[in-house]
Amino acid sequence: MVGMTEINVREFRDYAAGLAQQAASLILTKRAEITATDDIRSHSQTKTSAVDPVTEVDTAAEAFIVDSIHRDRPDDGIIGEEGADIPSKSGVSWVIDPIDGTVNFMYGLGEYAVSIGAMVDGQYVAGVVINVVKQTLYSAAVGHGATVTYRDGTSTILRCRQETDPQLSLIATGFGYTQTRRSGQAKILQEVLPQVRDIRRMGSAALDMCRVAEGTVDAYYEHGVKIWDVAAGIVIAREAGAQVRVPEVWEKNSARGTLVWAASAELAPAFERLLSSVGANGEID
Ligand code: LIP
Repeated sequence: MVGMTEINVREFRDYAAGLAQQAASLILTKRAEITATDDIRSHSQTKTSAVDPVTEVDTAAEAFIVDSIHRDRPDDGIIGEEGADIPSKSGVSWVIDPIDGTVNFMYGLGEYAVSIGAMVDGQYVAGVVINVVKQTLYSAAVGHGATVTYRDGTSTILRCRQETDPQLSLIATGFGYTQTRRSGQAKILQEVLPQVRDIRRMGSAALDMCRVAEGTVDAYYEHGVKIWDVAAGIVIAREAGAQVRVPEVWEKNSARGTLVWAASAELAPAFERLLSSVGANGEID
């Protein structure tokens, strides 16, 4: 198996960045082609519920990324939201969400992303998330920091905000696709909301993790996100100074409603206490 000392995690980051940018262009082109004559919703199907969509653009974007990795790095593993499931021979695996924020994509809300994470022997080592509409590229490699690069080519080092008080913190969250889970999430939200500055629900876990990294929110939590939603965002948030909690063992198709959260190191202790106090630490059905 590959050892961390034998690999250049920055190469993984930069390789993923190139793929993500190409996939973002493909997504915009295909969306424009469809919506020129049709409603994007007639080019979609549903997965776990009537409100959990997948469009042919999600599928095409994942196929592009998978085919590219298979061509360039044939011994690497690939896990993708839309079905890619290739075991790794090299110890390196790529974790892909071709469109994170699919509902936003369908409705034309400009908050959806391509997320590509790299894992080595089960460790998250590099990640790239691109906001497809804004062309804002978030990237990180373990031990090498996190940056954001804007459409105009300028870049900034990412650092979390350093708020320490949950009462003054802006919190991002999200909700699942089944009525049972949404009901449980609403009960937790009812307890969290009075104890924080405010809540934002923007529809993409990948971008929410990047918002923690850039300080446009102070923390993010959600039950039931999948590894492909946040594999890249975990590295980006951690390299920007955040503490991130994810399941120790994460079965790729698990339907379990386990908790994921990210917060600046300064806020993390109080935020973890807040989540625990409202019963959010456990799983939600
Ligand atoms: C989405 C997540 C989001 C969550 C949505 C959905 P998808 O991923 O990024 O945080 O609240 O329910 O799971 O389905 O758009 O790839």
